[in-house]
Amino acid sequence: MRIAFLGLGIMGRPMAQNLVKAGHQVKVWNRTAGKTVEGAAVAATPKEAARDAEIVWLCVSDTKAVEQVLFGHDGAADSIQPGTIVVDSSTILPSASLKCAERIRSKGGDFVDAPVTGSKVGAEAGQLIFIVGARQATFDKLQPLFATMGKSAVRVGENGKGLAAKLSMNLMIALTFEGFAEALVLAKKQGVDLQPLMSLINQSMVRSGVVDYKAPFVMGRDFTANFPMRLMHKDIHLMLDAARQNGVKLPGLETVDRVYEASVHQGNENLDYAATLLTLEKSAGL
Ligand code: NA7
Repeated sequence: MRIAFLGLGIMGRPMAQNLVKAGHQVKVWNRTAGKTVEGAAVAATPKEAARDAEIVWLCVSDTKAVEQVLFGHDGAADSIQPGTIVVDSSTILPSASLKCAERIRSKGGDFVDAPVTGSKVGAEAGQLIFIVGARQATFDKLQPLFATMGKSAVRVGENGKGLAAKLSMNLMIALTFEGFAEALVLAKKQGVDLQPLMSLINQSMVRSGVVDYKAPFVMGRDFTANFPMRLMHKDIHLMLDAARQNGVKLPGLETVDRVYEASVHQGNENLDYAATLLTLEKSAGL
C-alpha cells in the first residue's frame, strides 16, 4: 500500500520501519529533519507525504502536534482524497480526536484512533497492541497493517473509544508501577534485600505484567526511556481531563500526578517513568 508516516519518534520510527520491511511504499515526514527510515522516501511537509497516499499514519506527541500535522500549514488534511484513511497512533484526548475525525470525514476520508501499548521494545519487534476506535469496515481494511506492526489489534468501538480504553489502561500502568515503587522504597528503607523480595513478588499474587516488564530495568538501575516520564505525565493529565469531562473522581491518580510533578521538577522528564522511583527514594533519604 501507499502509506504516509508522520512522526518518527521512539514509537513512530520503528513502526514505519516495519511497514517498509513488509514491502509497503512508505513516505515519511518528521518535524525535525534528519530522522529517517531506511527504504522510505522522505517528504518535506505532511501535505507532500500524504499526497496520493491510501493511508496516512501519525504518531506524534500530543493533541497540539496532531492538530498541527493534520490541519496546520501544509498539513496532511490538504491532501486527503475521498477514501483516504487517517490513522492516529498518538495518545491524545478522546474528545479532541473526535473533532479530528469529523474534519477528516468532511473531506471524504475516514479517521481511526489507534493508540498502542507495548513501548519501544514492542514497536521495534512488531509486537505492539493496537487499541482501536473505528468503523468496523475501516478497521477490517487496516488488519494487514496492524498485523505488520503489532501482535494484535482490538476494536473497542466507534471513534474515540480506542483512546478512552488506552487512557484507562495507562492509568492502571501508572498506579501499578507506583505501587511497586513505593513497596520497594518501604522495603529498602527497612533494610530488606531486594533480590529475595523480587523472588517473593514473582511467586505471589502481587506479580503483574508491569512489574515483569519494569523490574529488570529497575533492578539494573537503568532508567533510560522506554516510555519517557514526560509522556506518561502527559497521559496522566489526559486521564484527569477525561475524568473531569465525564464527572469521574480519580483520587489515586491525583496523588500519583503529584509524584510525577516532583520528579519532573527534579529533571527526570526524559528518563523512563520508572524514574519516579528515584524521587520516592530521595524523599525517603535513600
Ligand atoms: P517521541 O519519541 O517524543 O516522539 C514524538 C514525535 O512527535 C516526534 O516525531 C516529534 O517530532 C513529533 N512532534 C512533537 N511535537 C510536534 C509538533 N508540534 N508538530 C509535529 N510533530 C511533533 O514520542 P513517542 O514516539 O514515544 O510517542 C508518540 C506518541 O505515542 C505519544 O502520544 C505517546 O504518548 C504514544 P521531533 O522529532 O521532535 O521534531
